[in-house]
Amino acid sequence: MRHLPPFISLVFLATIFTVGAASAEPQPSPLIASIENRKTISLNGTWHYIADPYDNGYYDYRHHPRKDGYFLNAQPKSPQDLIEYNFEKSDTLQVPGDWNSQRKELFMYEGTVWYERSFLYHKPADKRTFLSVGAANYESRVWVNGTEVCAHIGGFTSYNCEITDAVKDGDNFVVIYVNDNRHADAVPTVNTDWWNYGGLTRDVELVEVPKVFLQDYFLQLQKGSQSELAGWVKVDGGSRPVTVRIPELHIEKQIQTDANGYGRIVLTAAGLTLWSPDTPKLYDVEFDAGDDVVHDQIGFRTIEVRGQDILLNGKPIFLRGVSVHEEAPYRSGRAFSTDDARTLLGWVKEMNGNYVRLAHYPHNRNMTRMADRMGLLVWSEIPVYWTIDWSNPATLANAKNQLTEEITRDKNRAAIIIWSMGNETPISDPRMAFMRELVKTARGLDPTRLISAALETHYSEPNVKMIDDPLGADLDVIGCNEYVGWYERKAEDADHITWRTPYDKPLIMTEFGADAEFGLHGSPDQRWTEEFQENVYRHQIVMLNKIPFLRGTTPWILMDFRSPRRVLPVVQDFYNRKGLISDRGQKKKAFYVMQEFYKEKSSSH
Ligand code: GCB
Repeated sequence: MRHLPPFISLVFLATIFTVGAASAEPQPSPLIASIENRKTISLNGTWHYIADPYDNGYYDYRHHPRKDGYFLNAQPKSPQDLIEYNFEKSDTLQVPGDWNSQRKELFMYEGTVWYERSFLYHKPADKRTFLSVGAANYESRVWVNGTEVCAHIGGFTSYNCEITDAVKDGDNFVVIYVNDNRHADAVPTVNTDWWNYGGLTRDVELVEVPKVFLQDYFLQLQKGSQSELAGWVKVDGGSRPVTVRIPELHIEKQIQTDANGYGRIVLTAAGLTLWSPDTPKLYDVEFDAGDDVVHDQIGFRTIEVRGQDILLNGKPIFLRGVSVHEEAPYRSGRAFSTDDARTLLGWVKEMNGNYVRLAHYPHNRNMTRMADRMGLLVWSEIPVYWTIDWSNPATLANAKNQLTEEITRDKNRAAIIIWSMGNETPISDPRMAFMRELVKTARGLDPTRLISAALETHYSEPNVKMIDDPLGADLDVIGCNEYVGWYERKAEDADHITWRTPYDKPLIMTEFGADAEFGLHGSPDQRWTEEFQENVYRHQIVMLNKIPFLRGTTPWILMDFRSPRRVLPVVQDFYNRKGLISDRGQKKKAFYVMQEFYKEKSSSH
């Protein structure tokens, strides 16, 4: 069956809280589509915070829900009252924003931070109110006026909680607990090569909707067709018809919804301009559910695989990309704004790119919206990275839930062509079972896009690299990472390496690269210099040009990014320096090598 309704996995969430719940956890409500296109009340800005390394506040909440718990934002009522905290007199953090890059004392901090802010609210009698959190890394719990409204796990996906009953007309306060401790059974697990930025890293806002409202919709070209649009709408709080309008295409169709609020959309769109990097055409689409009308800007394109080719709108394409972390250009810290997105994706365009790998987790919505507008194809990934606890059902449930939340938020973005199930996951039977479940989940939620993962490889002969990871059989596109010239062998050796695979599928070289400190110069065999990095890239290109089934490249990485693993003083200083651009926006020599390579690729395709 095509275009299945969203798979909202509340059951999973209930099982994944590792903190030991005595009572049922209040779960997030089903994700409301396109919050950015609705009327919202921003709660961004200055929040008070209490860093709580011993988790006292949480302990009190769990075991002694006393009248003075942090979540109550209590104030002494008499001079005798014992209340050992005070949000109002505590320091502040900006939201959105990670805590590590805002305060020196929190730079290396991992643990709990309690956020608090007050807000004035004119509560409408005929509406429902939701609180939306763009991302909170890693576990979070939300209280409004002392009532717990929801809890969430996963640091890179959005959630929203209904607060209609908890919010009042007049003064209100919200307290959010955020804990970014790493756990062996979490997703990602304890070891990653990026900074574990904690906090409310994306927008926090209130969304008002009518009692019966359009909660979600999916609209893309039917797989295999360039004129048939297919998808569904989902109404929450009741059932009612939804009219879908695309004025530019003279489309208007009323969709009936069933008792659960679902309605299937099938539309014929004559004279459609297909979305592509050269023509990133977006149509204004109106979903009219009576007193709830939502506008979106949606592009329509097809993506498929034929043998070793990737076809965009029916034509073979070479993906001229680069990997990107959600690291803020110029200022360090987690990126979140449209300006960050414009800068990062602008550099990809400048490199003659048409594609980007958003590594290693779902990025903020501004990135995928901007990619839609700028015409950049996207690989979107979940943080199933390295040594996941493969045999643990709660870990699988957690990964599935993050994948579901990622697809739920971004399924209408034409830019996204690939869902990646993970990165460099070593082969084993439990891993295969785990990854296959994820592939099944992604295909069930979204039958229109391609599925991939960044795999590991090995030498089957001294100069032959082999990609035979059994997971390849389950993927549409093979991705793989290799570091010839940096972690293995010499840059020049790449000239003699050939690639083989039993799979008759397209390959994207999802990583290759070398570290260089911007401005450090020397000979091509002096590590850390721009010349060393440039030399690695030149020899990589010799090798890449000889791989007959190569259909895309995303070198590692667009910009230097913070990582606690990178401790070499002077050169690294806690930065992975494999950026083609420094964290201050300076382009290294290798940037221009890629720019030239992509110029040639774009003229030969
Ligand atoms: C990799 C990982 C990436 C690292 C990179 C490196 O293979 O996928 O997350 O940052 O290598 O620089 O070592």
